[in-house]
This record gives sequence, C-alpha cells and structure tokens, in this order.
Amino acid sequence: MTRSFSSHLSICLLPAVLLLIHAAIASDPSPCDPLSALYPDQLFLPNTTLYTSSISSYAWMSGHLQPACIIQPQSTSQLSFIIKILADFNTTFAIRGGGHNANPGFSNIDNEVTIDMRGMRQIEVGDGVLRVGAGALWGEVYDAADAKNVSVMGGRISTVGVGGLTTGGGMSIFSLDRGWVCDGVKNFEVILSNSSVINANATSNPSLFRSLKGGLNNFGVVTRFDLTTFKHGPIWGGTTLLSNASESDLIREVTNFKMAKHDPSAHTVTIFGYNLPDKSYMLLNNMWYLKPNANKTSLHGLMSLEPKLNQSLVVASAGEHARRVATPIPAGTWALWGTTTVSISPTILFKIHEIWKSTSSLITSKFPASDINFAFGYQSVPKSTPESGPNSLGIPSTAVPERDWVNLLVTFQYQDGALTSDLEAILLGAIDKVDGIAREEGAHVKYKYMDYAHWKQDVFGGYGAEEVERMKGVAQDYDPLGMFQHQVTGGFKLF
Ligand SMILES: Cc1cc2nc3c(=O)[nH]c(=O)nc-3n(C[C@H](O)[C@H](O)[C@H](O)COP(=O)(O)OP(=O)(O)OC[C@H]3O[C@@H](n4cnc5c(N)ncnc54)[C@H](O)[C@@H]3O)c2cc1C
Ligand SMILES: *[C@@H]1O[C@H](CO)[C@@H](O)[C@H](O)[C@H]1NC(C)=O
Ligand SMILES: *[C@@H]1O[C@H](CO)[C@@H](O)[C@H](O)[C@H]1NC(C)=O
Ligand SMILES: *[C@@H]1O[C@H](CO)[C@@H](O)[C@H](O)[C@H]1NC(C)=O
Ligand SMILES: *[C@@H]1O[C@H](CO)[C@@H](O)[C@H](O)[C@H]1NC(C)=O
Ligand SMILES: *[C@@H]1O[C@H](CO)[C@@H](O)[C@H](O)[C@H]1NC(C)=O
Ligand SMILES: *[C@@H]1O[C@H](CO)[C@@H](O)[C@H](O)[C@H]1NC(C)=O
Ligand SMILES: *[C@@H]1O[C@H](CO)[C@@H](O)[C@H](O)[C@H]1NC(C)=O
Ligand SMILES: CC(=O)N[C@H]1CO[C@H](CO)[C@@H](O)[C@@H]1O
Repeated sequence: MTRSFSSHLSICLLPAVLLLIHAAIASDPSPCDPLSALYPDQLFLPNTTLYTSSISSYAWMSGHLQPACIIQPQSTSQLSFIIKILADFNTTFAIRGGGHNANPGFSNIDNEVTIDMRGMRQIEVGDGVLRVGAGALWGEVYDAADAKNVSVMGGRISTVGVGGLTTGGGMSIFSLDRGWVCDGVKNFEVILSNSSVINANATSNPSLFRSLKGGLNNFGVVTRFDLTTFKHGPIWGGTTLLSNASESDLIREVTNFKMAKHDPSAHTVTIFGYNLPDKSYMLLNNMWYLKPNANKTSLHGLMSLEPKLNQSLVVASAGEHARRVATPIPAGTWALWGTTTVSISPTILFKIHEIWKSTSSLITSKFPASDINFAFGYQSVPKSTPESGPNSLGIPSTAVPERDWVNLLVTFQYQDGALTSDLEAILLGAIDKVDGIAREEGAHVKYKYMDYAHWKQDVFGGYGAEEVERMKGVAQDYDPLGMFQHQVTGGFKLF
C-alpha cells in the first residue's frame, strides 16, 4: 500500500486497532480483518447466520454471490470510516440497498466486501421533508409518511429499496403529475471517496446534486435521502387480472389511453405475461387514479375490459397501495430485466405486441418443459419537472415524456439458472427488434430507464453525450482517484 492509513485515523481509535490494520495491509489484502476488529457485531463472515440471511434477502438468485465479508454499518460516521479503510486497501466492493436489482454484481460481489446499507434506515418526518436512511425499504417510508398524513414520491411496491430506485430515477404513482422519484429529493447526504460526508442540494454542491439524480453509485455512497413531502388525499386503484381473451382488447385500450388527452392523475402499468410450461397467459392491468373515484375518467376504457378473472381495487393512501401490490418472490427465482422507450403512435404497441407473441412462441419451442415467466410491461414515462431543478437523465427539455413516451419493461423469471445466457440473448434480441420497428416508424427514443435496464444495455448512451460529459467532470471533481469507477464495479459506469 502506498498511501498512509494513519493520517486518516481519528484520535479516538485504539492504537491496537491501528496496529492490526497495518499488520493486515502488510500481510493480506483483505479489508475484512480490520473491519471485523473495528465492527465485530456488524461484520458477517461466510457460513454465519447473519451472512446467510443477508445473502438470501436479495430478491433474485443473481444477487446470491459470496463476498469475503458483509459489513452492515449503523451510522454515517461508521460508514465514512469504512470507506477510508476500503480506499486504503484499494480492493473492489459492492454497495447494497434493497437488493432488488436483477443484474448480477450490481449490489453484491464474489470474494470481496459488500456494504449492506440496511443497518441505516432511520426515518424522520419534518416540516415538508422526510429524511430517510439509504438502507430503508419503501414500505417503511410510507409507514412513517402515513403516520403523519403526508405523502412522498416513492416506489410502487413496499419491498423495494430506496437507495437503488432513487439514484437510478424512480417511477412512482405520482410521477406523471410530479416527476421522477429523484426529482422529489431535496438533499442527498453522501460519502465521497475521500470519506468526507457532504450534503448535495440545490445550493450546496449543485452539480453533484444533479448528477446523483440518475447517476446511481458513480459519485459516492448516499447515506440519507431528504424527500419532499406533500399532502395527498386517498387514491383509487390496484390490480386487475384479465383473461387471455382480452389480449388484443388490452393492447388497443392501452393505445387508446395513450393517444387520448393526457391525464396526469391516471397511472397505469400493463403487463402481458406468458408462463411455461403450462402455456398460460397472465394479463395484469395495474391502474391508479390520484383521486378517490376513477369512474368516467381517462381510465374508463381500461377499466371496462371484461371478463376480469380477479381484481383488487381500493381507495387508499399511496403507502397502502404499495403494501397491497407487494407479493413475495419465491426463493430460488432468477430474473433478467431489460428495457427500452418508444413514443406512442396508433400502431406501435400493436407491432411490439407481435414481438411479445413471437418471443413467447420461441421460448415455447426451445424450453417447453421449463418453468419460465416472460413478460412485456408498458407504462408512461415520468414528467420532466424543471421546477425541481435538473436531473441527469438527459431527457430533452422539449420532450413531453409523460404524454408521448411509453416505457417497455421486458422480464424473464425462471427457476433454472442454467437458462440465463440463452434467455439473455432472447431478451436483448427482442429489445433490438422493438428498437428496429420503432426506428422504422420514427417512434424510437434513445433514453433507457436505468433501474429496468439489462447490464449490457447502453444506459448512459441513452442519456446523451452532453450529459455524460458533464457527469464525467463531476465524477473527476468529487472522486479524483476514481473509487466509484474502479473499486465499485457494480452498476452502469461512466468510465
Ligand atoms: C418487485 C420490484 C418492484 C419494483 N418497482 C419499481 C417501481 O415501482 N418503480 C421503479 O422505478 N422501479 C421499480 N423497480 C426497479 C427498482 O427500482 C430497481 O430494481 C432498483 O435497482 C432497486 O433498488 P434497490 O436498492 O432495491 O436495489 P440494489 O440491488 O440494492 O441496488 C441497485 C443499485 O443501486 C446502488 N445503490 C443502492 N443503494 C445505494 C446508495 N445508498 N448509494 C449509492 N448507490 C446505491 C447499488 O450499488 C446497485 O448498483 C422494482 C423492482 C422490483 C424487483
Ligand atoms: C461452510 O460450511 C460448510 C459445511 O458446514 C463447509 O463445507 C464449507 O466449506 C464452509 N464454507 C466456508 C466459506 O467456510
Ligand atoms: C488501485 O488499484 C488499481 C488497479 O487495481 C490501480 O490502477 C490504481 O492505481 C490503484 N490506486 C491506488 C490509489 O493505489
Ligand atoms: C391524520 O388524519 C387522521 C384522519 O383525518 C386524524 O385522525 C389524525 O389525527 C391525523 N394525524 C396527524 C399526525 O395529523
Ligand atoms: C444544503 O446543504 C447545506 C450545506 O450542508 C445545508 O446547510 C443546507 O441545509 C442544505 N439544504 C437542504 C435543502 O437540505
Ligand atoms: C364506479 O363504477 C362502479 C361500476 O359501475 C360502481 O360499482 C361504483 O359504485 C362506482 N363508484 C363510484 C364512487 O361512483
Ligand atoms: C385474487 O385477489 C385476491 C385479493 O383480492 C388475492 O388474495 C388472490 O390471491 C387473487 N387470486 C389470484 C388467482 O390472483
Ligand atoms: C474531499 O473531496 C472533496 C471533493 O473533491 C473536497 O472538496 C474536500 O476538500 C475533500 N476533503 C478532504 C478532507 O480532503
Ligand atoms: C394459451 C392459452 O391459454 N390460450 C387460450 C386463450 O383463450 C382461448 C379462449 O378464449 C383458449 O382457447 C386458449 O387455449
């Protein structure tokens, strides 16, 4: 090690710990030893109960990597010191929030250190602001907000993490009215690579503030998100399960809904699912209306599709909705996610739907006996909100994404991990076809939503060269040695 460790040490630490750290750096490149000496109760080693339960709490099997140790800091000052140690060892590490990203290596790592943020999940509701520790899950945020009769923009499902969803953008049921979840952040508390703890907000470190809204883990570890709160009354909505007989009616009604006059109160996520080996369909139409009654509104056409095999529609707070739609993911499930964006036209969704059908046939012929769920999901893209200040998503100020754009989420869920590379090729191939027909129609949009993207997709390319150049400059200013490029290997990287 070339850099001096002792120069960073705070005086309250015991000299014995200092000796241990020096001995560890000299003899063994693993930072787990000093971390374990400093934080014995928060350092989990393989084959212990806490380690195993941390690994099994990842949503998907892709998260089940085997780090040399997992460190679960309880406070910003502890994590700042941990970052110092990791900087000195110059080894790779992962940052884990809610553990819901499907890309391998985004929030866990083999043989190195994983920082499990879930020890930091304090929530405090103040005047117009909710301060949340970065390791919290949205369900906890909504519980705190509901208790004070306020709302925040957050994930639509209670089990997902605040950290990953917000730094990648974030789509909420309020997003067509109020913007991306990251646009609702007033202030980020963040630890930089030199272990300084700073605030990034509109007046302090504004370039970093902008970059963190869509820049994932490229600049620092976010330790706290300060979210804007607002008053909001009860919201109508939930899920309806339609029969496969509604297939073409559903794609028509989604098109009609998008082509009609834009209604910022209506939020929909429409999912065309296909299951093997039983060759069954799962057509799920999720709808929310930001008022207690959606009758005779823009949702009318979607609401009137029959027959409904099942429905769960209520009038409730955003938090109650998020809890109701959370269904447990069965243990042992693998997932692949990918995404693209198109602009709406009378024909584009019908053409994309043909790709869903042909891909369903393809997997039926290739893997007839496998347990696979394959889905295309459609939703509007959040509003751009200049009043919240810029984010880093690179969406042109001339665009009206909430009205004109449709996000497509393509997913595979399956039980046999050996199918991964074949399904990955099929997923990326289907997205290429969608992009191809969208280009032919003049409906192609280069922006791709980071939190839904497959790791092989060029998310930053979709942000545009100008935005990426700006972010690279910010990364060089705030992380001159490139810790968040070279040591934090998981996630979409700027360099
Ligand atoms: C069931 C389910 C429902 C979903 N619903 C929605 C939804 O309603 N809206 C939506 O927009 N998306 C949704 N998503 C997608 C979700 O936003 C992404 O999967 C996101 O990456 C999850 O964040 P996480 O913290 O749980 O994940 P993780 O896997 O823990 O983290 C994802 C990435 O974020 C980074 N990261 C996490 N915390 C921090 C931090 N504190 N500082 C710096 N970097 C950090 C990690 O390093 C990693 O690269 C959903 C996903 C699932 C599986
Ligand atoms: C974990 O325990 C199992 C059996 O108890 C053992 O085979 C394995 O080697 C252990 N792994 C580690 C990393 O210690
Ligand atoms: C950290 O390691 C990388 C190679 O893994 C090396 O390029 C870089 O110079 C090292 N940084 C420091 C500060 O030693
Ligand atoms: C929230 O609203 C309910 C119902 O209107 C009311 O009874 C309760 O006192 C309110 N709580 C707070 C913290 O304002
Ligand atoms: C912005 O950061 C500064 C400096 O830390 C802090 O004093 C101020 O309160 C922050 N603003 C917000 C909105 O959090
Ligand atoms: C909305 O319409 C449904 C179906 O016609 C009806 O059952 C329900 O009572 C209506 N809700 C309101 C609030 O009018
Ligand atoms: C139907 O909805 C209810 C909740 O309203 C739920 O408990 C049940 O599991 C659902 N059934 C199916 C087949 O989705
Ligand atoms: C840490 O880095 C930031 C951004 O580069 C810089 O402003 C700050 O002075 C540095 N702090 C220390 C203690 O070096
Ligand atoms: C794949 C599948 O489940 N297809 C069914 C769709 O619904 C029709 C009736 O409307 C059935 O005949 C199909 O078998």
